[in-house]
Amino acid sequence: MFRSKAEKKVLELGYDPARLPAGQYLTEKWPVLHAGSIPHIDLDRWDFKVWGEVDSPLTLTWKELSALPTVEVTQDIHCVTRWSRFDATFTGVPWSTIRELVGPRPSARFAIAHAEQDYTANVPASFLDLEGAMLATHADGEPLTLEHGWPMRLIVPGKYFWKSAKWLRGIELSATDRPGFWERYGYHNDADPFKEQRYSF
Ligand SMILES: Nc1nc2c(c(=O)[nH]1)N[C@H]1C(S)=C(S)[C@@H](COP(=O)(O)O)O[C@H]1N2
Ligand SMILES: [Mo]
Repeated sequence: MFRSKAEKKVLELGYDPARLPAGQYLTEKWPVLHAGSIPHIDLDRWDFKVWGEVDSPLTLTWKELSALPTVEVTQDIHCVTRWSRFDATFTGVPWSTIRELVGPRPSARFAIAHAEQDYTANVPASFLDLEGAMLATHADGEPLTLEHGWPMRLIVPGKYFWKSAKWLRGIELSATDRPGFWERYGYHNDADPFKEQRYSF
């Protein structure tokens, strides 16, 4: 059977090649990727908001957010620029906890992540109900580093990693979909790496 160089590496490292989506290669490092610069963040003025199609809009300070129970989930991440990293462990507040606090209305079909410097990423709200969807504060047991989204980033499991907004400041639940930062440049709305949903054209 024909195997690509990328697949051979996955096998050599002892992983199931089925974990590597088509057109991806495995990296053991964790590349840093974002548009623009790393924001300056003052935790004393930081807050996290959830608004839109919810019964109880929510604003949490860093202290309040940090007091919520957390989960730890290990998952593979896939960047549309073709690197994949296996077994990334994220710790954070599961979306299910936030969901209970805000009470999404039946009309809340889409979620738009809002990050520092107006970065946005849109997903069907159902993506946040997947196991491993969380507001992550830690990666591999350590607080996120600044360049990976400190103090908090979204993790949208199983989708290209641009959906996982770094420096997350809010989630808007919406009745209508609105393309986010990369989606406006033509990136695919649903971003499933196993269907190679990279671009919408
Ligand atoms: N706020 C913000 N979040 C972002 C981005 C960005 O430009 N700004 N880029 C996305 C892209 S394209 C990727 S691949 C991942 C990269 O995360 P990493 O730098 O931790 O690997 O962040 C995503 N989240
Ligand atoms: Mo990316």
